[in-house]
Amino acid sequence: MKINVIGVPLNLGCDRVGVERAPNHLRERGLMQIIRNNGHRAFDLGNLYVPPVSEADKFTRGKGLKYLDAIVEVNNNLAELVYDTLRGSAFPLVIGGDHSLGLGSASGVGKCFDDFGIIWLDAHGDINTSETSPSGNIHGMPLSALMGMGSEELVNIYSPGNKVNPQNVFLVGTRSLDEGESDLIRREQLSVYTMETIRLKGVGFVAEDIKRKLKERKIRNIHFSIDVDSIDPRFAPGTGTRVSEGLMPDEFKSFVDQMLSTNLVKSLDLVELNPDLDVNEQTSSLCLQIIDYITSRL
Ligand code: NNH
Ligand code: MN
Ligand code: MN
Ligand code: MN
Repeated sequence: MKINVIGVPLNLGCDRVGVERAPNHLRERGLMQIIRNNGHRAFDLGNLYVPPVSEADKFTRGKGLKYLDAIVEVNNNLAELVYDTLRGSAFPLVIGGDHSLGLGSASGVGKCFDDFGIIWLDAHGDINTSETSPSGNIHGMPLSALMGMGSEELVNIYSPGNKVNPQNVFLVGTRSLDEGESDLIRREQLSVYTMETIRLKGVGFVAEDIKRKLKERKIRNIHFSIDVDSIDPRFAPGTGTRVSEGLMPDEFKSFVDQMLSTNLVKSLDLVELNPDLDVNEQTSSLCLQIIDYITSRL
């Protein structure tokens, strides 16, 4: 398969330095060769340009949306690159950077496939809006904006309006939700598989349940957005918002395997690795293993 690797050195969505170094860090540790060793034609499309910002830009659009203009610009370019990649029958592998990049990648996927679904593997919901966000950090808002909720600047990235039907969204590994996020889940009746559910029923049950719903809803294409903080911080400490009681690495792999075995996954993000916060390269090594594992199954 042809795989286009797209680096997004974005830290404005989490308002914390370090995460922007992840794409180059993984490259320096052999990212492209790992993908090629799995038999793919892999192209490194480089890093997207992130405009320089000052502290003064942080709150130009109000308290609720830090660095909005720069984040919109990066995501608009990312969406176009993901769309072009899919149109060229290649697989976009988007390496973050913070999770605000999900706005761009999923918007690009949405232009290519109108019947797509999103699997959001994350300790967090990322369905805040500028109104409900406790931090104003846009990396906590991409999924709500993709469903058409929240500020119009985020909702209208790349193309006007919502990009995905809330019925086609699956949150997995969730264990840290803000109040407004829990309200939105109830209101929209989102499919959420919390860590509590995973502990109770197992990751195999969750995967089967998602596969059943994919069939039921006739979803033919999936965007898979993976936040490394879904993994338990004992195994993935190198990330900005660690939450305990996460997935064990073998549970993570088993879930990823089940999703890839549907053959519906058409694009993937790997986000929130922060090399500055890592311990003995543990998390970046795990990310490389994950990429090896994923690309061996594409
Ligand atoms: N829910 C919090 C917020 O919106 C934290 C989000 N942090 C994440 N999301 N890492 O994946 O600010
Ligand atoms: Mn290093
Ligand atoms: Mn996230
Ligand atoms: Mn997260």
